[in-house]
Amino acid sequence: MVRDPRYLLASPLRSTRLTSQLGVALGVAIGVCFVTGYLSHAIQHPPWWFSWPSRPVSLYRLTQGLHVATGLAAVPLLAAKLWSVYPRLFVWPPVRGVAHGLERLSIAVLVSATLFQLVTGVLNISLWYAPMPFFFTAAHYWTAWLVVGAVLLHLAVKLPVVRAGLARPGPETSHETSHETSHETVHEGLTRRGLLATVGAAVAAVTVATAGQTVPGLRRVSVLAPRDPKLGPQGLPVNATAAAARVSRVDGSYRLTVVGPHRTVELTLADLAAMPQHTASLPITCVEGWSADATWSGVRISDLMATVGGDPDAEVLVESLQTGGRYRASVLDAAHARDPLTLLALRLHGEPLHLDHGYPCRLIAPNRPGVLQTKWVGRLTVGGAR
Ligand SMILES: Nc1nc2c(c(=O)[nH]1)N[C@H]1C(S)=C(S)[C@@H](COP(=O)(O)O)O[C@H]1N2
Ligand SMILES: [Mo]
Repeated sequence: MVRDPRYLLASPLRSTRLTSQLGVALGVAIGVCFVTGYLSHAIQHPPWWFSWPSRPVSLYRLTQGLHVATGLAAVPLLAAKLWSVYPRLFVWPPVRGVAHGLERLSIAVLVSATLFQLVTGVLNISLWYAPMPFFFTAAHYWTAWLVVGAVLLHLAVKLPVVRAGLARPGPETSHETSHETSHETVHEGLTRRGLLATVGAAVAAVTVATAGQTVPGLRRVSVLAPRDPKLGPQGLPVNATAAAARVSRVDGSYRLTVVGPHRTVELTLADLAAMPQHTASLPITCVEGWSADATWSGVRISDLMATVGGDPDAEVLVESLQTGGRYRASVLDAAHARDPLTLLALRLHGEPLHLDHGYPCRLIAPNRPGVLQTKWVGRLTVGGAR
């Protein structure tokens, strides 16, 4: 009879080398995911030392695409890494002293915080908020710090083990018969390299199956992508519809209010149409990982700032006709406000905006998250110079 449960779980594939290699890959994925996630947070809630440029126009598309892609790639990597170590959960005694106890506690924090990030991230990109009885953005942001702290601690504790694991030559290239490698040389099933290749294939499959929501060439093969970037009114997805935002179609009484430091003007749709019209090809890049190219036409924000004699280097508060909701307003920093590509768009692909895309007018600015591209604009407030 087998007494030690480790025998039930034993696989000759498990080794320090395998765990170290999976750990390096997972560490890189989590690192890129954290940096790009922090960037997205800082763009939306800029600390005093942070400023985000308006060019290149698609930089945020790249960073946020990487955030979602590395988060998704971490799912198979984490599964494989947990598989490679989980028999240790049953090692007896569970705690061999204070230091060992603290180390196990830090691993419990690491695993649960990482699982929380991956699960909430996948729920968020699937637009499935029901299982999350908390505000996703805040929870996902603060838990990210927990993950990073626990990863750094884990790395500091395990560095000697990882070093040794990576230094040892692989069984396929050496005749050395250490305890762990000898198992692999006699094992006839999957080899360590075979397992790594399988995990790599799983990462590639997850990436190809989802990245089409932001990489146009992969659109047709991305069967698991939550969004098809070409599906929606005027060939563009919609996150919040006018009905969801409780905005109805405006009539002839619509006025765009532009508030300057010294005067305020009210512009009708005819006034807006009479101003110089400009066209820009700019993507909508949702924080949820989908993005889509579109051609927008309308009036430059800088021209609207000039109508009230505002400072050309001022910030602009953009407010929606939508009366409630977190995303009813956004602030254009000076770099985005004065960029000639930043438009109050009246048209999309040459037609008037669909109501769900923000009719009568919406903000569209280069290199900016979708949540800040305010729809159904009713008021611009030109602030002081920065
Ligand atoms: N007023 C308002 N504008 C908004 C939103 C909103 O909820 N209210 N959602 C934003 C989000 S999250 C995105 S991704 C883009 C999507 O634009 P689209 O629906 O035209 O594709 O609009 C943004 N503008
Ligand atoms: Mo979004």
